Formats: sequence, structure tokens, C-alpha cells
Amino acid sequence: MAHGSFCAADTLPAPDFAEDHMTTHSNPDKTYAPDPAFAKAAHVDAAGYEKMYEASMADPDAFWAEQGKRLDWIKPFSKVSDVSFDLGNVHIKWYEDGTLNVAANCIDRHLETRGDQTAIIWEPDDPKDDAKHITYKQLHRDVCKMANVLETLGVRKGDRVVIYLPMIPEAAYAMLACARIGAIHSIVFAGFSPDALGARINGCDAKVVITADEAPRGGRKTALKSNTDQALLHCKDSVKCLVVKRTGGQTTWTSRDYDYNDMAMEADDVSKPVEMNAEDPLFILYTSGSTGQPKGVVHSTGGYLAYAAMTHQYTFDYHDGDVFWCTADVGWVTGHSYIVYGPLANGATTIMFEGVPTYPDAGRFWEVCEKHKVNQFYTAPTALRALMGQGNEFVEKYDLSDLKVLGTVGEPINPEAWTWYYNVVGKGKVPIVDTWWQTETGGHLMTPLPGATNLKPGSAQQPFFGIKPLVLDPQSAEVIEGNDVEGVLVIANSWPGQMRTVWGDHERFEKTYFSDYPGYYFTGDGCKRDADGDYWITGRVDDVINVSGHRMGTAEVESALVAHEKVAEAAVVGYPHDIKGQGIYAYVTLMNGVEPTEELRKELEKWVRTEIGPIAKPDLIQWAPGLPKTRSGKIMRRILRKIAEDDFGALGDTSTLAEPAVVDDLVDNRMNRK
Ligand code: 6R9
Repeated sequence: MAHGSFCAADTLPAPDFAEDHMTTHSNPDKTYAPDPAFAKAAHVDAAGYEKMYEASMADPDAFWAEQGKRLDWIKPFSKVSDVSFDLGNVHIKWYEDGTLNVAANCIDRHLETRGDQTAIIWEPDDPKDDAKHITYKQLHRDVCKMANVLETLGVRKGDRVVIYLPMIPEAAYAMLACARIGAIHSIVFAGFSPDALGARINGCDAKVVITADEAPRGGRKTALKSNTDQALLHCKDSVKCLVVKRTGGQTTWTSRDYDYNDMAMEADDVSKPVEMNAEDPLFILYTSGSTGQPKGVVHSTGGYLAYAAMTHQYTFDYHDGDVFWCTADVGWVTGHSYIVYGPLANGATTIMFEGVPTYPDAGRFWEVCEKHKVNQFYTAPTALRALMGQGNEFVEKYDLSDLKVLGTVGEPINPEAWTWYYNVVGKGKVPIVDTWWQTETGGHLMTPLPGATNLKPGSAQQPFFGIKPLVLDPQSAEVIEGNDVEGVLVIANSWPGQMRTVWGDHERFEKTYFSDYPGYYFTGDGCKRDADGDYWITGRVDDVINVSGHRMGTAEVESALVAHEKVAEAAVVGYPHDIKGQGIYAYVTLMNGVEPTEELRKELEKWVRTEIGPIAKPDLIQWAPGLPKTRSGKIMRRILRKIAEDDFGALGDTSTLAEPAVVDDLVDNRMNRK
């Protein structure tokens, strides 16, 4: 089974109940103020946030011109922004007459000051194997070699290169080598099938695909090279395949294959960075929408890098010398921005982890934190929820005293998981940043700042500098002013990290993001702005359910359910209900060893009633041994909705799920009304 390191839940049995995490019950009204000493040393404290945010709103071009200076430009920009969100004429340009090279910004400019500092710590799947410490000097050498290998294969500025690699240093080399020669990379997560890989190679008309023999993960191996061979059966004959040796497990070579290790040995270790325009595409990343084919999200060279670097520095309060660990895979946007581009642009030490959170056991994250003295740790709620059920002793065995900031991303974090993260991992001393953003946004759009914000568990709280969020009424599209309100979330202005277009389909870009609410970037998320003006993401708008005229985020009900001591995970969808319009349908995974009984069903209904209110009481609870998730750990509610509607014929494509078999179980149980 293949999956991102984020989704520990897929690999774990439902956790045993009766762990002491039950003592960490959250109090929803409690906030957590920054430690004064931390705030003092931080890049931004509370007053600093207000001041800088106001400056970013008052004169955005002046603000972003200043931020543009964090990069080294070959030719400095004179124009800051040229943006229109008007349907039919949507264009987004930042720093458009400046030129630069991303690899030079991530590597070359650090050589003089920190050439011997570790740039990347590579932690292999098997903890018995040695970690690698790659200095900026070594990174420079290996990226130049890879750049020269790609040029030998005929790759030139503007060409596309698909990367289908395990989490090994060569994945970062490949990204940076493309950036160095001006090629556009498109990473396909190594857990994707040959079909998905083939579609993406064809979708961006790639010249070369870079892969490895095998990807070890959680003690098992995925045969990437043979997947690539299968994918390439459906691609042009001219596509070349560059193969990196990871395990030595490759058996077949074809005439289109090139041996990376041989070629790199011969390749020159210097390569001149190509001068790129700020608006030249840096990469394409395919992401799925709620419907239709995946979209090729296009990110730019200058604006994207400035935004990734800036958010990495402020959100995590990154300081020189810190060791930063984002547990994502480079196959997702989080890995692009916060394993490679943001940290390296800032001259950081960044960890690349090949494994999963539960191999060899549920202590792996914390073991790695201790071993590499991690200062900032960034992961996903799904991983935390799974780990918290395994017992606190997996955390408590390790010395986590170097942790300064904890982060989460990917979905709303339920207050239970937040509190566990805060108390058990952070020992009640380490601020948590709940970062809300999207593949499309390039970097964080809403997040607390660790030295500035009074933290509220479960809330992404406040906009990042330069971001102007608005809450709209979904029906009338009117702006809802004031606090204690709820609606759909749009962004009123642009920021440098914003995606520029959908690869090969600008019309689809306009239609997807700028047509429902004209004049704004539509995020697809719902949100609340509470009485204090803090933002709470309520989930994708297509996950919003309307019960008897009450709009409700599915996440809200889920959060209540998982707060119950016997519940491991829950997913909630709407289904047609004669009287209420929509009813609440809850899929519930119980803790290990807990028997699903009628009595427990009643208990959970009552629990949600008291947690949220009578309108939130689930109309139907189905026991679910597992939930259908994407490989990045997101619950596929589209499928759950269909099952709830008894529409079993229309489940759509389930092949991209981490474990397609869980769907059969759910359908079975639904049919038999279990
Ligand atoms: C970075 C990433 C984007 C969607 C987004 C939202 C959900 C992400 C969140 C969050 C609540 C957070 N999301 N972070 N919801 N709180 N902190 O995940 O990108 O894979 O494109 O997903 O994920 O629904 O719209 P992507």
C-alpha cells in the first residue's frame, strides 16, 4: 500500500481505548497566549503583526516590493503587480520585469556564508540505515550534475520534466536541476498508479520522466520503475526515462532508459543557472477538484519563491541554524513549499523523510525529532489522530525539548487532536500553527503566528500579511460584514504565491476560481468568522450540509464525534431527508476493541446533541471499519455521499484511494443496513 507520510491513519489499526490522552479533553473557550520570552525573540509579536498587516493592506505594492528583496535578482524588477480577477481577462503577474534563477536563490547564494552547513538531512525509511547530511556545497554539486544530465537528454528551458521518485535526495536535486536550467517540473506522488502517471506525462507533454527502481516505504517496496514502464506504454516513444538507483532492485532496461548514477558520475559538477523571467512557470502540480479531471496548477518563478520563503520564515518563526521538518511528501504542494523551496531559499536545514509515521512503530516521528534535534515540526491532523490513539508512551520516550513550533496542515484539526499535540508532544509549551492554504495558493493564507497569536484550538485564525479574506453569502454573493458570521471564503486580492493558470486551459482556471463569485478568488472552502474576528475553516463548500435550514460544516459534527472516548475517526455527509431536506449521515470508526452496539449508537447521538446541539444529532450512524481516503489522507466524502444515498452505481473512480477495498465494506454494510 502506498500513501503519503501524512496519512498514518491508513496504516494503523484503530487505536486502543483507555489511553491517558483522554485526560487531555479540550475546553473550547480556552486560548493559549504566546510565551512572553518567545514573543520577544520572535520575528513578529502581536503588535508587530498588526502593524505589518496594516502596512500590507495600506500600500500592497510597496509592501510586496520590500518582500521581493528577499530574493537575489539577476535583473531587479521595476513593476510589482499587474492583476485582474475580471472574468474573461483574469491575469496575475508579480515582479514581471525581473529576472532570477530559483536554484541560484536556493543554493548558490548561500555558498559563501553557509557552504558547509547542512542543507538537507535525509532520513531513510529504515531507521537502521544511516541518515545523510547534505551540505549546501554538496547540494550545489549534485544539482549541477543533475542539471547537466538533463541537458544531455535534450531538456531545455520551458520543457517539462515529470518526477516520480521516492522521498530521496535526488527528488530535491531533480526539482532544483529543472529550476536551474529553466525546465518546468511536475511531480507525481510515488503512490500514484501507472495510469495516473501516464495521464500526467501526457497532460504536460513531458520530455523526460525521472524515476527510481523502487521506493521503500514502511518496510515495503513499490516498484516505481515497472510502474513507469507501464505508464510509458501510453506515452509518446520520444519520452525518455532517467532511472535513479535506490534499492538496486531493477531488473529490466529498455532503449528509452538512462542510468542516472552512471551519467552523474561522468557529468560536470558546475552548471550556469539560466536567467528566468519572474513570471516563467516553475512547476505544474496536478490536483483534484471536487469533480472532473485533475487540474495542472501552474506556479511562477519569482512570486512563488518569495511567498514560500516569506511564509516559511514567519509562520514557523524560522531562525538561522534551526532544523525544520515538514513530514509531507514532495509529491504534494506542502512538500514543494515547505521541504524544498521555502526552507532552502532561507538557507535552512530541512529534513526529508522517506518513511511513514508508524514504521517501525508509532514513535518514529518523535524518534527522528530527538535524533536530529528538530526545532519546527509540521504535519497533518490525520497523522496526529492516528498516533494519539497509540499511547502517549511512544511520545514520552523521546527528548523533544528542541521543539519550538508545531504546525498542522491539510484539513481542519479537531480540538481533541490539537490538545493532544499541544499537551503531549509540546508539553504545554510549544505554540501550534494551524495553517490553512491550498495547492492553488502556493503558501499559507491563514495561520496563527507563534509569537503573535492567542491560539484557539481548531482555528486558522488570521490572514497572513497581504491577504484579504472575505466571507460571502453563498446565495446572494454579497459580502457579510461584522463578526460571528458564516459563509463561503473568498480572497479579495492577489498575493505573489497565487497560481497563475491551469496548464493548457486558462478558461478552466477562470471558470473554476473566478466565475462563481465575480471579482474574487473563490477558495471552495466555507468559513466562520467568530466574535473575535478569528477565522474557522468549516470544510469544502461541497461538504456543507443544510439540515432544516441550518448550514453546518461536516467537520463540526466530525469533531464532536471524535471527541467521544470510544470513537477513533468519523466522517459526516449529508443525505436526502424527507423532512429536513438533508439529514446527517455519520460514518464512525470505533477504537480498537470497542463493540458497535445499539446502545453505543444512542450514546453517540446523545453525545453530539449535547456537544453541538439538537440540530447536529446524526440521523444515521454507520459503523465503518475504515474510511476511504486519498493517498494524501483526505477523506473522500464524494464516495461517502453516494453510499449514503444508496447510489452504489455512481461511486466514480476509486482507484486513487489509498485502500480501495474499504469502499466495498462500506457498501456491503450499507446494503445490509448494518
Ligand atoms: C495545503 C493543502 C486544500 C484544502 C483546503 C481546505 C483543506 C488545508 C487546512 C484545511 C482547514 C487547515 N485545508 N489546510 N482546512 N484547516 N489548516 O492541504 O493543499 O491539498 O490543495 O488542499 O485542504 O479544505 O481547501 P490541498
